[in-house]
Amino acid sequence: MTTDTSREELDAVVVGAGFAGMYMLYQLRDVLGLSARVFEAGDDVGGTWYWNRYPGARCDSESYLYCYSFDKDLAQEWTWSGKYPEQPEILRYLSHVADRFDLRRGIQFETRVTAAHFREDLNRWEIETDQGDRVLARYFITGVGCISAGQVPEIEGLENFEGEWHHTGAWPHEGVDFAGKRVGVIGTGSSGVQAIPVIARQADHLTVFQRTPQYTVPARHGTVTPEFLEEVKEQYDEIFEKTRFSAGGTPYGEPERSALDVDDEERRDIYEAAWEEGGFRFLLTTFSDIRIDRRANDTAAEFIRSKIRETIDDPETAEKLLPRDHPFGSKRTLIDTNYYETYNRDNVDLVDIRHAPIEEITANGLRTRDGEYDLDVIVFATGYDGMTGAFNKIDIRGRGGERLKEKWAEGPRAYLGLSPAGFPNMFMITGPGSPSVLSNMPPTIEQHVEYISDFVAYMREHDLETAEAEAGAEAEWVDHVNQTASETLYMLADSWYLGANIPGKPRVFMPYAGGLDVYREKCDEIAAAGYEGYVLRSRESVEA
Ligand code: N01
Repeated sequence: MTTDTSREELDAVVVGAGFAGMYMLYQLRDVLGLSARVFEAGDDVGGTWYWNRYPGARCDSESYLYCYSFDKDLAQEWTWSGKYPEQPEILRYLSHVADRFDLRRGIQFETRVTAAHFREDLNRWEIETDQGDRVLARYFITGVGCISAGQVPEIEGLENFEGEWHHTGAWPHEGVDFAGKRVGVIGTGSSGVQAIPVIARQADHLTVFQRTPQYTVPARHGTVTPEFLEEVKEQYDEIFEKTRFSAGGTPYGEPERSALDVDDEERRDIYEAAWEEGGFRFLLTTFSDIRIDRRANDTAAEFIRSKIRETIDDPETAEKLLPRDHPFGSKRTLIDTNYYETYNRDNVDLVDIRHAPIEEITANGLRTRDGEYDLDVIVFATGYDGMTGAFNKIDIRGRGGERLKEKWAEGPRAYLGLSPAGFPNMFMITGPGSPSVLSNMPPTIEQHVEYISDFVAYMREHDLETAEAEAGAEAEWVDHVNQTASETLYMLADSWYLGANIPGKPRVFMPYAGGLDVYREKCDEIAAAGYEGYVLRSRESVEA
C-alpha cells in the first residue's frame, strides 16, 4: 500500500452484498446517514445465492423465516411460492430488497477487496480493490459469508480432464446441460444431496463418489397455500419476536422431553411425526437432548438408519449409505428431496471413496484405488474453507501491521466473534465465534448488523474515534466458545465447523454453540454497560 493520503474518505466500507452487506448498507446510509460503500465481487446482489446456482439449490430454512424482519412492509408485501425458497426466488427477493431501498447505488459491483490495512497514523482503514480503488474508511465491516470460499480438493490430474467440471459454489449462470452425459458428483454434504437427485433425472448416468455417509432428513418440500401465507403475515410480529429470542433463529420452540424418558413406541411415534413433517424440525423439535447426549442421539441416528434401509432397494447400497462414524447433527444436518430414492434408479451408482480413495483425475474421468470411471462432467460438491477462508483471501492488517491470517493461525479469535483485538473499528457480520451458521441466517445477521449500527451511533454520540476489543475480553470469549462447543456432540465429527475438511487447518470449533438467544442477551448486556470489553478512544486521547 502507498502512503499517499489524498484519497476518497468514507465513513464505512462493507465487503459483500449478500443478506449481511445489504442490510448493513441500509443501516449505515439510510438510518445513520453515513457515507458507506459496499464492494461486491459479483455483478449483482445476492452473495451466496448469487454464486450457488447448482441444480436443486434451495434454502433449508422455511421461506417465511428466511427473510428480513426489519421492515414490516417488506415482510407483508413479499410472497413466497414454496415451503422452502428456491435459489432463483431468493435472488429475486434480494433483488427486490435492493430496488425497494435503492441499495445498488451504494454498491460497487465486480470489485473484490484485496487489502484492508489499519492506518494508525490516521485511525482509518485503507482499503484496496482489484479494480484499483483506494479508499479510507473509519469502519471496516465484513459481510463476506461463512461458506463462500469454495474448496476444490487437490486431486492429481484435474488439469488433464477433457470434460467440464464445476464447483457447486461457482456454478455457471447459463446452467450446465447434463442430457446424455456421464456425470460424477464428488461430495454428499448439503450441496451434494440437493444436486444429486436433480442431476440423476437429467443425466444419462450419474456416479456419486461418497467419502462419508451422512444423515439426511426429507424436506417435504411443496407449495405454500395463500391461507398459510396469510396466517403467517398476520402473526409476523409474534413469529419474528420468537425467532429473535430462540437458540436457532426459528419460532418452533424448544422441546423439553428427553429421548430417554419415553418408551420405544412413543419415541418412534415422535420421530415418525417429525420425519413426516420434514426439515430441521426433526433435529430441533423432537427431544431436548439429541444434540448433547450420545445415548439420546443414538436413538435418532438409528431411526434414520432404519429409514435408509427401508428406502433403498439394494441392501449393499443401503449399507454404504448408513452413517455410523459421527452422531446425528454433529455435522450440519442435511435436508433432501428424494435423495435416498435416487439410489434406486438404474442410472445411478454409488462409489465408496473412503475405502478406495480417488487417486487421479484422468483425461476421460477419474480413477479410484479400485476402478476407473469414464465421465463427461465432474461436479465438485466438496464444500468450503468455512468461516475463515473468505477472510484469508483478503490481506487484512491491524495495529502494528499484524496480519489477521497470522493472528488466526491457530484458529480464529475475536471478541463476540465480531471484533478481533488489535483491529480497531473492524466488525465481522457473522464472524467466527458468533452463532452464525448454527442459526437460521437472516435473524443472526440482523442481530449483528443492528449491534454494529447501534455501536457506531454510540461512538458518534460520544465522539469516539476508535473502538477496539480488549485482548483479555477476546481471550475470555474464545475460551467460552470452546467450552460451549466441548459440551456438545459437535466435537465428535470431522466437520467443516471444525475445519476438518481442509488439510492443515487447525481443529477448532468455529461457530458459537450457545444459541442466538443467549448470545443476543450477552451482546445487549455489553452494549448497556457502555460496550464493556472494548477500549474506546476519543479523538483527543488518540491524538495525545
Ligand atoms: O459442503 P460440505 P456443502 N474428497 O462440506 C466431501 C451450507 N449449505 O457445500 O464428509 C472426497 O458440507 C465431503 O466429505 P466428508 C450448509 O451450511 C446450505 O455440501 O468431508 N470428498 C462432503 O461429503 C453446509 O453445511 C444449503 O468426508 C470430499 C462434501 O464433499 C455448507 O453450506 C445448501 C473431499 C462436502 O460437504 C457446506 O455444504 C448447500 C475430498 N477431498 C450448502 N473434500 C442449504 O441451506 C470434501 N469432500 C440448502
